[in-house]
Parts: sequence; structure tokens; C-alpha cells
Amino acid sequence: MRIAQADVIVTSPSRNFVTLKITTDDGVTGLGDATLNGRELAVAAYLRDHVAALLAGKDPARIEDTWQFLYRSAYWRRGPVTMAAIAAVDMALWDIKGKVANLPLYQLLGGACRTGLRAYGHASGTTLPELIDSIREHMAAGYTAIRVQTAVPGLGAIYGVASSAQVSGERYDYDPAHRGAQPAEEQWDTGAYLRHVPGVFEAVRAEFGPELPLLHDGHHRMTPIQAARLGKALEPYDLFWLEDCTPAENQDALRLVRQHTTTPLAIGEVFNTVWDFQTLIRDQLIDYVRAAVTHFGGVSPLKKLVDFAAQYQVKSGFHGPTDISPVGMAAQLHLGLAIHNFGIQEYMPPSAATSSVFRHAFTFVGGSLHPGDAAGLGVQLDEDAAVSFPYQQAYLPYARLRDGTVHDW
Ligand code: CS2
Ligand code: MG
Repeated sequence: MRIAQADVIVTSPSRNFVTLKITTDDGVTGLGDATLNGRELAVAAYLRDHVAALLAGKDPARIEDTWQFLYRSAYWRRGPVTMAAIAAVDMALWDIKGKVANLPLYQLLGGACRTGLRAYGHASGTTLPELIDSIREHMAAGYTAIRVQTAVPGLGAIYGVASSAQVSGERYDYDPAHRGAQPAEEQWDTGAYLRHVPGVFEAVRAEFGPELPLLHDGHHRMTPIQAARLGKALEPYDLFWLEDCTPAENQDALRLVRQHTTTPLAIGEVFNTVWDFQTLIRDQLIDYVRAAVTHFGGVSPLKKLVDFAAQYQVKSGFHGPTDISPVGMAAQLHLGLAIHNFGIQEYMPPSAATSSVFRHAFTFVGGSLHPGDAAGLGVQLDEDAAVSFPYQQAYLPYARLRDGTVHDW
């Protein structure tokens, strides 16, 4: 069997997605997610103009060799665009291997370590009553773990609050990236946020009691000492995790946070290689790895990451927002089912339009996800439906402080 063709499919049901479809000379196909929010076309071009031709004639069964070839032969390594492109090839080859073996991917990765994968959902509110309603809605939808995001008094639209209207006028609801020629600018004030958030968690705990797992995303906005302060202030509310509390290009920054708080820390959705995690894991500075299969180079390197993390009792918490396509989500669920150190899986259900393009075998029942037992990844792409949703330019917002300084969004 040889790879005959590699096609890049860009579609926009509710939001933009980039998918690689590899077809073998026997007619077996494999899918891979290459979606990089707000920079989708860069990865599509990387695949179309530089990778597709290199795959023709290759043995699809040699996944690791192909991964190493794409990573090393490019000379220029790492980074979100390169690693999303390599990820799509890796996922597609694992999909093909599963179909050839007539086995679901998780069986090829060592079989199931559990019956299903606990998921967490995104509750949010501009006011406390709205937030509490949103938590109830997610619990009614089956979620047994809830991420809590809240508006901050005195600030307009901020990350993670579904009902707040962005500068563009659209709600955040489904996806933070908004269609348009320019990114939306938001105002940010870390002091106001730090004064507001602990009280919100106090109220949520008072309403829902001590057991409900609660998560919060700091979304890279605090300095290490601010993150330490928030982590400490949230300790009484026993969070499942505080995520992306500070930008972690400088991994040592987490030492200061760790020094001051026992609130569990999750980091890594913007990371692309194991080296971005090396110090964080080796020195026990985090508790969950947030990498996403699509931005981390695929199933092969993500498996190596969680195996490395397992040695330090660090668990998985794979990134799973709307900009990870159902192909990427399926790949993460197969891996999550097969690894021992599974922690939790983020899950925002795909919209009806997205599911009309990506028909997926994975299920969400009673708060638990399962990849299904279809061969390979278990996702089919309806190319006619995909064509009916052409690409639309969209950007993630960005933030400025009150004095106009650009800040992490
Ligand atoms: C977020 C994401 O889900 C999360 O944890 O950090 O929604 C993130 O903002 C988007 O994936 C960016 O594209
Ligand atoms: Mg996040």
C-alpha cells in the first residue's frame, strides 16, 4: 500500500476548520485535523504547498518514520503552524492504520483503561445568577465537572463569557474567534479580575456544595505573583485546576506560583512540543498537561508526552474547545481512553452544522465521552457538505490595558 493523494479541505460550518485527507492507492482514506484558530490558511498552505507532494508514494504504515521525516527534513522545527501540519498527517496515518487493521485507534494504542472519559463543560455568566443558571444547564446536559468563567465589573467583553456581546456585536457563545477582517479589541484590568474572581467561587461553592469539580481558565493574563495570589485566594474553594495562570514561555515562572499555592495547575494548550513542558513536568510545577493533539504534532508525540508526564504523576487534560475539530477530538478521545494517567477532557459539543460535515462515532453520555468502536478514528467527512460552508476570515480578539498597552488575551 502506498499513499496516492493528500487533499486539504477548508470548510466553515459555524467556524473555520482545516482537514487533511490522505488516500492510499487501495482507496483507504485517513483524516487529520490541522485547524489553527485565526491562522487557518497558513497551515492549509503549509500542507498544500510543502507537504502533500512529499507524501505521495510513501508507505502509510510507517507513521513514526513519516513524523520524523516531516519534523527533521523541514530543518525549521516546532511552532504552531508546522506542528499543526505534521499533526494532521500523523492523525490521518493512524486513521488509515486503524481501518486497515479494522480496529478503533484506542485498541492500537493498547486498549481501554476505562469505560469512558470524564468531560468538563464551559459555564459562564455576566452576572452571578446568570452564571449559576449556566452551571445548572451544564449539569442538566450531563456534565459532572464545570469550568467557571465570569465577567468582571467595569470591563466589557472578556474571554470565556458566552453571553457577553463582543465589540463585533456577536455573542461569544460558540467560538471566541469572530468573523471579520480585523480582530476585536478588548479592555483588560488584572486588578479588577483578581478582586472579583474569589468571591464568585465562594458563591458558586455556597450554591453547589464542596464536591462539584470546578475549573477556571486564567487564560495567560497574570504575572507569576498575581497567579500565585489568585491560586492562594481560590484554595478555600478546592478547584480541580487553575489553567494557564501565567504565560509559560518562561517555564521557571511557575516556580513562584507553586511556591505560594496548592491549587492544582494546568498548562499547555498553546504548547507544540514536549520541550515546552520539560521543566514544568520534571520539576513538578504543574499537575495537568493541556496540550491538544492538533497543535502538538499529532497522536504520536502526544502519547510520548503523557507517558513522560506519567513518571511525575502528571495527568492529561487535553484542550477541547470548538476550534479542535471533531477529527482532533476523536483522536484525543482514543488516546485518552488508552492512557493510564487520564485526568479530564475539555468538551464543547460541535454545532449541528459542524456535525453535518464531520459525522463522528464519539459519544457524550452522562458526562462521559467515548470514541466509539468504529475502525480508525471513527469520523467521516462529508465533502459536499464541506463545500457548502466556504471559508470566512476570522480572528481571535486581543486585549489592551486601560493605558493602551497590549496584553495577553
Ligand atoms: C481556551 C480556548 O478552551 C480553552 O481552554 O483557552 O477556548 C482558547 O481560547 C481557544 O482555543 C483559542 O483558539
Ligand atoms: Mg484555556
